[in-house]
Amino acid sequence: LTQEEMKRVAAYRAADMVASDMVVGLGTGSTAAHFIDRLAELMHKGSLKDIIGIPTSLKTEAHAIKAGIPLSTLKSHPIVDISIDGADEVDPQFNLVKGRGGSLFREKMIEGASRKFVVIVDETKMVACLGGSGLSVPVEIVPFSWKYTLSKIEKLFKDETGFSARLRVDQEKPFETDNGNYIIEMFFEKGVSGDLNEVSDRLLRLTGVIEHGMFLDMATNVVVAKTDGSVIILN
Ligand code: DER
Repeated sequence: LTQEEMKRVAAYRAADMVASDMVVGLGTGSTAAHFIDRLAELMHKGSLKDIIGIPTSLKTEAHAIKAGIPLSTLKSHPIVDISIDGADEVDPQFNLVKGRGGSLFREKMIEGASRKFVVIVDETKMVACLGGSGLSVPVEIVPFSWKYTLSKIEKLFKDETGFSARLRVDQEKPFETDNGNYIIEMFFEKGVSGDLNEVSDRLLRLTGVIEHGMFLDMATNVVVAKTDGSVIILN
């Protein structure tokens, strides 16, 4: 299977974990998009009734509206029955890197309010340690004095071999999240070392940092699609 076909296989398998009357957190990204399409299909077929979606980004909100999924907010539904979302990396303890699409803040809030958080990935997302795939770990920051915040983040990881960080830019302008904030992309050549919770705490204490893309101890199930078309569910 191609990567896109694996994403679809994982997404469809996760859709079978949704029951009627559920409040469903709708993830963001290409894998989550397949899930949203499948969820809508099951609803239109009548296999699923009375589903309410809580979108994790404006992009997902627009996609869900087009697909005809009724939407609501965390305010009206502070407990979400199940959230389904992709991930950029999954480590053996189910810690994730998410947010390369820039929607980590709302994803983390909604998925953190969920009884069940099912991660849907193709097998290329499985890593030995976070940040190890050479891709970035995103951090959402307040735009005010962003250069100062960037310098604080660089100082925090100055002893990490091969660490670098940069402002995420989109067509020569700073990328802006749905919340009007900026994203700093952190690169750990050898992966994030040490206790991830301690790294998380140090980052979140920095003035100007809002949230980061390491989702620690949050996923309850991981659906992994393989190139041979098989799917395994880890929990
Ligand atoms: O940005 C995000 O959090 C996405 O969910 C990302 O982690 C996975 O995106 P993909 O399904 O397009 O690979």
